[in-house]
Amino acid sequence: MRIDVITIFPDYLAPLELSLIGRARREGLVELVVHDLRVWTHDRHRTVDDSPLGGGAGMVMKPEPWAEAFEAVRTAGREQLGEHAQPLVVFPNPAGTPFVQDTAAQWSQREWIIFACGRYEGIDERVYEHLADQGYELALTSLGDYVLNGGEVAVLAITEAVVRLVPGVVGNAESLVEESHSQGLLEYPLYTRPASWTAPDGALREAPPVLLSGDHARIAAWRRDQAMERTARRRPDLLPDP
Ligand code: 6GU
Repeated sequence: MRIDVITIFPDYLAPLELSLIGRARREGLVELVVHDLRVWTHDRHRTVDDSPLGGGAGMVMKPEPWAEAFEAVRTAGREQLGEHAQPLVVFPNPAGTPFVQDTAAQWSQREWIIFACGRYEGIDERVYEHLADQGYELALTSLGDYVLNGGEVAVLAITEAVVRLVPGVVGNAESLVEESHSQGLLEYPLYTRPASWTAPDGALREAPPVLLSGDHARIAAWRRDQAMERTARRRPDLLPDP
């Protein structure tokens, strides 16, 4: 899979060198390229924004650098992937459709994603129209109902959620099946050794005995119950209407 990120803060994406994603990159499972939008400006101040037409607070990202950036990134991507390659262009945006586990699963099957990080109040609307006219597939996606200063932090989250589902990135594929959200419920509680633990306050804290029973059917039933109970308490919106 190839991922391009276009941003005015390339340093924000530095954590993508680390941990699981860093290893996936070194192993060649994911090609990730971060681009500085200001490369595609031509004035001395490398201007990417201007005041909103019609007035109002804040600044709007200018269309020209974005159009040039997409042209250059599309050319570079097709050089690597072949002329057939069609990127999905993702704009992180609090006004987008919700990014959920199913979105991550679908995007993990893509050959190529370009993330476009807006800052300030947003990007000139004509950029979206132009890209759609040029045949790009576009998606506006939101992490949740709150406002971040720009798309960069969202790209970190989305990239991690997507890349860990790319085959070969997470060693144990079974751990992807049981985890929270992948089956529509929150994950059951986890315990490890020691089964009897004396906490620093002197209290004896025992793991649930069922987990030591060796009875796999009872353990599975207990975990299902716990997942349901937890989901009902913390996220009743995830349960089907009773
Ligand atoms: Cl994806 N972007 C921004 N800028 N703010 C957000 C968001 C995304 N999701 C929630 N808030």
